[in-house]
Amino acid sequence: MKIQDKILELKKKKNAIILVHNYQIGEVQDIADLLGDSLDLSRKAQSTTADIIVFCGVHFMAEIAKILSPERMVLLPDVNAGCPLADMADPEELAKLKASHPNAVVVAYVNTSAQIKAQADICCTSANAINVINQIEEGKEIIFVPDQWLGAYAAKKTGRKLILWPGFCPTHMKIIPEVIDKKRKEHPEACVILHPECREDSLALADEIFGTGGMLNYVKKSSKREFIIGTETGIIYRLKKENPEKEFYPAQDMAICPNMKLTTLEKVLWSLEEEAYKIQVSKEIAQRASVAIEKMLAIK
Ligand code: CIZ
Repeated sequence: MKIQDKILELKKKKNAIILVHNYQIGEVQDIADLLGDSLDLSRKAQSTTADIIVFCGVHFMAEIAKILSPERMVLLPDVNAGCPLADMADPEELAKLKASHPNAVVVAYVNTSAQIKAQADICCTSANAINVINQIEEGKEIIFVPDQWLGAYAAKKTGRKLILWPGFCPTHMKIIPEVIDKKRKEHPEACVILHPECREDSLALADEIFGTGGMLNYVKKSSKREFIIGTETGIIYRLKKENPEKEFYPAQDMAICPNMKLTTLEKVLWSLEEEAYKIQVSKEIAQRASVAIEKMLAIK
């Protein structure tokens, strides 16, 4: 029996659902009940009736699913799948920053721990950061944690001044202007689409800037045939599958998130067999974090 069939059989038997992030390896993407970005997957986690959610992504994503569905079992197939960007925001340091700006609204990118979300007023993803900031009352101070580049981009697009946390995604930091210029020379007809987690001098070279959900929509509708994609390279598998007539080139071949690549089909199967690794979030933290997440989800 093929491993995919074993997963399917066990998934049915246990009434489980498999949520998969766009950055996962191709064969894991292929077994998804839902494949998407953090926003899509959070919405799905909020509405599912499955008993078990197997989350193929990184820890903070599975944690969001647990916060939104506390009564369900949420499993992360590899316990080591973390997020260095999320780890850059320390709850005690954020508490100090909040104390020095007592009237500030705290916007937490979803790439944060539940403890950080519990201190936030509202969450955002790369897909809705601009909308979220636009909804904040004019004149309010805003703390944006932890991605300085997404924050700087949202500040520019909204015209709001943000207090930025100095965090960054090490994978997106590798997408430097030099490699973008090189790829453009190699593929002069290609449209350059970058993720807003890329640094500002790289974003200045983009034709378009989107999170992965926005990239998928844009490419589908575009009449262009070639695209240079500046984000974690896992998305290229999905872009190719959904647009077989178009060509995709990674802006940076090394933009591979080692955490996203920890999940394999074997680990998904073991996760279902052993019901591991279970995500736990304390009731108190989950209650506070859910307020910030639900506020984000209420924004269309
Ligand atoms: O929003 C997400 O899921 C992340 C981390 C990236 C993206 O654009 O999908």
